Amino acid sequence: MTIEIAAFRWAPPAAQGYVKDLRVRWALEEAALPYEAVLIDGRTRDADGYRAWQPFGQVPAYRDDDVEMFESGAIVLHIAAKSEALAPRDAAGRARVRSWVCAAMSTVEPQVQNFNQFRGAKADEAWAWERRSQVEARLKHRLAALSNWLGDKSFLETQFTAGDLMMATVLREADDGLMSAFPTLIAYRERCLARPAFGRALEAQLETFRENAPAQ
Ligand SMILES: N[C@@H](CCC(=O)N[C@@H](CS)C(=O)NCC(=O)O)C(=O)O
Repeated sequence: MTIEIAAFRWAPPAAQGYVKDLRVRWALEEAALPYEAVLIDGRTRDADGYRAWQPFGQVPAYRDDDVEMFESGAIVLHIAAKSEALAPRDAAGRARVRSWVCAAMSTVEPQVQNFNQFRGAKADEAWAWERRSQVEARLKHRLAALSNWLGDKSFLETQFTAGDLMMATVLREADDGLMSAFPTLIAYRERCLARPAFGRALEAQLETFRENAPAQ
């Protein structure tokens, strides 16, 4: 069978280009594996058939001849196991890729999301402002560690991998003001996002939204 991924039929403009099926589309493009998008909307998300594929009614979900999966990081690792474009051949190198995929999703992404929730907080809302300062400090701490790790390296390890793919999608959502203190991370993110496979994946997601835009 052709690989199938679940993606939203449409998303509000602010979310377009950021819906997490993008990670899976990007991985499949890097691996040069053809796929078809199964489009999900509010009604199908809650249907038993879709919950059997994605228990939380989210996207992405993935299936091929061998597996049915959900969670973008797990799916990207599954695709990486099929392609040297996303992970080196040796076991030690693959272990590093798994570490970086988990780091992107569980060490960096929650800090990015926490800060984004408080980004608009005002100084006269005392509790929100205080919380904003806390989450800002935590995010900067993570970004500084990542920047130090990268140093003058092009990628997290010796080649572009699924770890970079996941990290770049996380950094894409990091606040520009905070990122501006980390030119190494800005350059790294741009290096990853300049890959033709990313451009194709992004265009595929946006094209779906254009085709299914609600009538005005
Ligand atoms: N941890 C999940 C998160 C997936 C996720 O947040 N998907 C969003 C779209 S970007 C979604 O389906 N949101 C609808 C919802 O949570 O009900 C993954 O990485 O696959």
